[in-house]
Amino acid sequence: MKLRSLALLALAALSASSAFAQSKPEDQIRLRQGGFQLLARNVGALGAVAKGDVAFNKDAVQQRAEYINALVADLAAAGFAPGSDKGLPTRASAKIWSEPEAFKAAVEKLSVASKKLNSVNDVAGLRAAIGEVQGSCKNCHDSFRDSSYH
Ligand code: ASC
Repeated sequence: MKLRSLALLALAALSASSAFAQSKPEDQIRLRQGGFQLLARNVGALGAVAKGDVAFNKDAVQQRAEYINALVADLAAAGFAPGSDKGLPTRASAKIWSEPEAFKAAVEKLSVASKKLNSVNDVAGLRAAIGEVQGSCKNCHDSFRDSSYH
């Protein structure tokens, strides 16, 4: 009985992971775009604090920093799987898949920058850290985001 439920569990895990690995390009693109929207929401929220439009609150900033780091890690690990270059309108440049090393380096810049958000203590610190995050967003958009959907 115990063995049988273990086997069932293993089967369920296997089918869940293979379903994920084989998810359709359009689903992967949707997930990617959703991830970037959440990233933009959180980067935007910290940008508003950095500009002085919203009062600095350390706990709130730390919470956003956690979200941003998780989103960046997820997008870096799973956002641009092979085959997810086409399937729905996307601005993801073909260069992402044809120049993987350069793309990886650009993503790594964002990853390094976003980790610095974790140790921000005041508005001046936030301004510097979020500036670096936004700079690495822009850097990657300049090279790896097309100007229109295709
Ligand atoms: C943001 C956001 C981006 C980046 C970019 C930085 O807040 O939504 O796409 O920063 O504008 O240049």
